[in-house]
Order: sequence, then structure tokens, then C-alpha cells
Amino acid sequence: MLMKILDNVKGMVGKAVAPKRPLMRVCMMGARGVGKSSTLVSMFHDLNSVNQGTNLQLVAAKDVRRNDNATEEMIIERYKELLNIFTHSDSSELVMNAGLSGDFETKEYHFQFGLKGKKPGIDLQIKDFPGEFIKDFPDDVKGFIDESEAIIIAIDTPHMIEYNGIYCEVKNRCSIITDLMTKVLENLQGDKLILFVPLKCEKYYQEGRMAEVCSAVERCYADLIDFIRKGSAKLHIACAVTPILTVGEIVFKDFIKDKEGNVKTVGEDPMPAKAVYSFVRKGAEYSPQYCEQPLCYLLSFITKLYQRSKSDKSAGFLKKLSAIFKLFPEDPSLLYEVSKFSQKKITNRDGYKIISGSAIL
Ligand SMILES: Nc1nc2c(ncn2[C@@H]2O[C@H](COP(=O)(O)OP(=O)(O)OP(=O)(O)O)[C@@H](O)[C@H]2O)c(=O)[nH]1
Ligand SMILES: [Mg+2]
Repeated sequence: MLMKILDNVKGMVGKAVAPKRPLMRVCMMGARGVGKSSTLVSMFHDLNSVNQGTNLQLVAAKDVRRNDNATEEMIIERYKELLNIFTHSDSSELVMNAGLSGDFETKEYHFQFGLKGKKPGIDLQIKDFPGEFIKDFPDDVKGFIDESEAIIIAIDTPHMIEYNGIYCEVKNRCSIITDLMTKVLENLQGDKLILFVPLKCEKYYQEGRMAEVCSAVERCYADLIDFIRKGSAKLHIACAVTPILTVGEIVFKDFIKDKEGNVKTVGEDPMPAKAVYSFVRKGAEYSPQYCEQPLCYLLSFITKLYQRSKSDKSAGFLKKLSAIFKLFPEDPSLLYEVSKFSQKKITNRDGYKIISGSAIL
């Protein structure tokens, strides 16, 4: 009897101390309808193409508690919704009302990656909350920022650029985001990667205006960027502008106008009632571009921090990522492949720019 109890206890202890896979957390940040969820779908719907030409394998994780493929199913479902944008591309010039519907609850997506043919080494969790949360549940959002190693700030580019940017604040809520981010960064406990990701920027890409998009980000988020560059935690924050073409072959045309020819607006702080997009050609197709870049940046950030942790005694700061740093010495080939993948990152063209922390990017 006693032996049996002891055996059970041993089993429990064994389970409790079983090494957990290191976890990296990413938070999609942004106001209502700027394109957070669409970006996520474009980043992860085609894992084969992410994995192509590398020895790394990124897979959607099964939810072990519920034993289902929630992440994969959510991505596939939303991918279909996103494709609806192109339903009439063979017969119409204008993009009809289509695409993703807004979110009302926070969703978590789980992935795992590691070397091809081996057990996954690292868990990746992405949190996607409804844009309304930045106003209605700021403490929750601060919690998400705090717990995440990487924050992707999604930006609606036409609202940022058109009409001299007068609709940027009302759509993108730069000042609320700046406020939330700085409050968390003031008490930074671990290193962070912050990516500003301008979206819906196909028009500017085609017109060769991506440098202008990047400058607009620097202007609209000047206070946050200043804080990142000069604040006490500057050595621990890596930050870059990394635009993505979420859908491709669709360009911004204008905001819808009223009879007098003025931009039709809604709400107390006037926001354009509707943005009008058009297909670049008959039969336009879904063709996202640069969607792998946030991942390249994330992996680059991790490998650089790891290298620094070996030489730098301020490594106490790195405790959040220490599980990954324990993994790399045990598995040098994983480190090699991760850093190889990360070298695909773009740094100085098409609106890409490292803003701060180049030593850890
Ligand atoms: N034309 C165009 N439309 C896009 C693009 N990305 C997203 N959209 C559309 O913009 C709308 C909002 O996108 P979402 O991805 O739902 O935005 P969100 O930030 O997740 O919004 P909430 O969940 O409501 O906070 C959807 O109708 C999308 O289909 C893009 O790159 N180009
Ligand atoms: Mg959403």
C-alpha cells in the first residue's frame, strides 16, 4: 500500500518537473478594424511556404486540453473569409463589402516549431484581441503587452497617409496605444520586440512610396518611438517598421464622399464612413507579400539575445527567455537553422527600417 502511494507521488513529482517547452508570446496590437486578424491569417495560413527552403518546421498546435485543432480551423475559416474580398474581381472594379468581420473576444493561436523531422522545440502563442479593448479594457491590454516578448502594432495605412493624415488618430488611436505601451515599458521586466506594421499599403507599394509610409509611422508614433529610443529600457527594446501587404492586388481608392464631395464621416470624432478599394486588374487574386517578415524579426531577436546572454552579465533581465537559451546549447542545429531563417529579414528597403536596438536585431 505504502509503496503504491510512494509510486503515485513519484509519478506526480515526475510530471511536475518535466521540462516544459519554451514559449514565445506575441500580441497583435491595434484599434478596431485596422487589420490585426487579417495579418495573422496572412502570416500563418500557408505554413508550407513559411517552411519552404528551411530546415525549420512551423505547425499549428493541437489544443491538448480539448484535443482539437482549434488554431488550424480558425485560420482556415478566416482565410476563407479573407478570400471573399476577391469574389467579384473578375467582373467588378471595386472591392465590395467583404473580408473579416470584427472580433468580439480575445483569441489565442498556438503554433510550435523546431527542426524538420524532430519533435517541436519551441511553442509560439499569438494573442489577437478586439480593437475596442484598448479603450474598454486597457488593463487587459497592458497585461497582454507585459506578458509578450513581441508586440505587433497593426496600422491602417490609408487612414495614416491620405488627406494629410487627418484621420490617422481617429482610426489608429496612436495616442491611446502610445499611452498603454509606455506605461508597460516603464516597468519593463524582460526584453521586447516591437514591430510597427503598416497594412493595406498596396497602393503606396505600387507607387513606390513605401519610404513615405515609413516616415509617416515615425511621425504618427513619434512619442512612442522617442520613449523606446531614449527611455531607461532602451537597451532591452528592439523596434522596427515592417510593412506587410496583407492581401495584395487591391489598392486604396478613396474614402466614400457625400453629395457635396466631402469625405462622409461618422461618429463624434469624425471617422471616414467607408474606405473604397479597387482591384488592380480583372481577375485580381489574393497575393500577400512579406508575411514571413515578423517571424524573421522574432527569430532574429531571439538569436541575438541568446548570443548576448552568453557574454553579457545583465542576463538577469533575460529570464523570461531563459528556457529558450537552455534549449539552444543542447541543440546547436536548431540555433543554426533559427538564425539562418532570421537572416531573411529585410532591413532597409520597401519601407523597412530598424528604429532602435539594432544590437538585438
Ligand atoms: N483592402 C484591404 N482590406 C483589408 C486588408 N487587411 C484587412 N482588410 C479588411 O479590413 C477589415 C478589418 O480587418 P480585420 O483584420 O478584421 O481587423 P482587426 O484589426 O482584426 O479588427 P477588430 O478585430 O475589429 O479589432 C476587414 O474587412 C478586412 O478584410 C488589406 O490589406 N487590404
Ligand atoms: Mg480582429
